[in-house]
Amino acid sequence: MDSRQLEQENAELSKRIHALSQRIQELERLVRMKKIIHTRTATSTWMLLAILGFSALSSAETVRLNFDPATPQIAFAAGDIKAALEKRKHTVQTHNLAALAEGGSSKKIVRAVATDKSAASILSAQGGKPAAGLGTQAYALRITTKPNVVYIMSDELGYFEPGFMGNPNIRTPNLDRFAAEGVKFTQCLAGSAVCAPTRCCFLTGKHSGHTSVRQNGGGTPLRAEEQTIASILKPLGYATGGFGKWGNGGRGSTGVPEQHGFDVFFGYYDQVHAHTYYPPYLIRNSEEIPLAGNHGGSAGQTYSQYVIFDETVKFIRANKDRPFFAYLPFTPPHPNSDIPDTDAAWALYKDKPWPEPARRYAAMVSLLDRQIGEIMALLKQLGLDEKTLVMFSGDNGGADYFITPEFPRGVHSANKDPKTGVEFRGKKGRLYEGGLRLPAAARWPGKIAPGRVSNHLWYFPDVLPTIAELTGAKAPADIDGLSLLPDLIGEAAAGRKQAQHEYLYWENTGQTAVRMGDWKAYQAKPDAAWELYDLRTDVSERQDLAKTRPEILAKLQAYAKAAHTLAIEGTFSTTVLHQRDRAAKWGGILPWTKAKDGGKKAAADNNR
Ligand SMILES: [Ca+2]
Repeated sequence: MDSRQLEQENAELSKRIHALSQRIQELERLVRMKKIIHTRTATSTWMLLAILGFSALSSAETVRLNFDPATPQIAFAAGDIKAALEKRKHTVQTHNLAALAEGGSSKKIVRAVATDKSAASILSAQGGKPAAGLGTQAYALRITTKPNVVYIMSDELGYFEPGFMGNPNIRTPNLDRFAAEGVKFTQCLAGSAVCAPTRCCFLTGKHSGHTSVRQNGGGTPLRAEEQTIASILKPLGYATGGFGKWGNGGRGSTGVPEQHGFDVFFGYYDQVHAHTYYPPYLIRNSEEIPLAGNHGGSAGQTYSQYVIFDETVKFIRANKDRPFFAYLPFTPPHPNSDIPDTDAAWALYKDKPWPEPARRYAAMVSLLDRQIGEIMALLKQLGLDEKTLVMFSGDNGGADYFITPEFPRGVHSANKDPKTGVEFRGKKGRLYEGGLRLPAAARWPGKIAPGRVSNHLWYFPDVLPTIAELTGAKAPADIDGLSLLPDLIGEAAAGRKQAQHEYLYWENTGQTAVRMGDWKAYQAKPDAAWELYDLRTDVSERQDLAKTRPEILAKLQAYAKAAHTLAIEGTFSTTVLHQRDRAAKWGGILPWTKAKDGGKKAAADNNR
């Protein structure tokens, strides 16, 4: 090689190095901004860029690679990058774009990947922006930091009670905006028809034929070894906080939240304790936190939800720089329908022509709505709006509260469509639709398309696998839930099609229900005749088709038989503190020790 040739090559090389360093700088900038990266270079350079890019990530962040194996060197590179990243202790999710090609319209995506425009459109569908000037080929590489997850679970709020579901009485402007900016679900169903069992399905990803907590007394604990959403997130470095009502194990039991993945749980461990908004104390990680001027019952100086909300805000602020999971099973609007007269929400309803408990209940929903607005504003203020998936739902079906002659389904008619008059049969506690249907919505700017209405059929066991898929956490093998991530963020972004349940299953206090698509089978008690409904044409469950469609019923009965196992509950080492918490509802004096009815009323209350 003569010197002239060498000079030319050197010049060429130095140009390439210059271009490469510019690209690296741009890449590093994008990595710092946590944006999508989209680049065209030779494979080796691409790998170099990628690995340099990842060096800007702190260790143990989840990295997601989307690659197109139709371009063999990319598939090869993706494998190498995955290995390199795993050495650096990253969790790596690889998504094979060709896997999408198996179903219908997705084929277009893989073919389209060969052009710059379509690669950009894929990235845009994933919520990312292609980097200007960085390329024209089909290499799609995406770096995601782990998102925050906030799940707000209202106690008792029925399907038609929030404004975004059409309620004419109750004002929920913040929730209405929340739903409009995200997705509203028409078929989100509870894990069970009452408080504690539904929470167990939520926390563990199991249906109520497999859960440990199937009694609603408030005293049944999770077993010590059971995993929850919080415990699977801990190994990924998540801060985990719960605020509100636990219901899956009292103090002194194997079910306490701080032994199930929660760094902190603040509020009520036991349901009976939660039946006063003025308890003498709340609980943080099994320690009592006194509330000034409170003696249980319906009056006092410190309204518990204010304190629970303040602790929630503190938790979010304290963890703004790391991924967090905030589980917010807030207790409003559960009866006793108590809200301070000084609360701004009471002014909205105090003069309405309804019984006072119905006015108080509406005010509690508006209080909750205001607090949800404040949480959304806080996320925005902390710059977390686009890094946080926020989901909202009720916990069990609506309860037909405040029945009057004029309103046979309750003043606020939780289970009656205010527009059409169509009703869901049953209510809280029953496994007809009225006991299971929940108001629900989710919001995540840039990830969840705004203004969507989703008819995807899902229930509480699906939340754990959804969060697992989203974060790269490892879900336990024995769960019953199915991730709804593709429905939430779109199938292209999730890298797969939305799966549907073969069947959904519930059992509660002797009742059994099974759902397969639009078919629903129901049995009121173990020796009762099975009923069968086609919800597509009969959402009110009035026309029993058990005799006309025996073959469908037989299939659902077989599912029910397979789904049920005996409950294996956790245990208490001592129930002293647990009983103390239950007595705190009445200021510390157990009413059955002096009740004239021998404690019947108190016993009934225990099971609410
Ligand atoms: Ca409830």
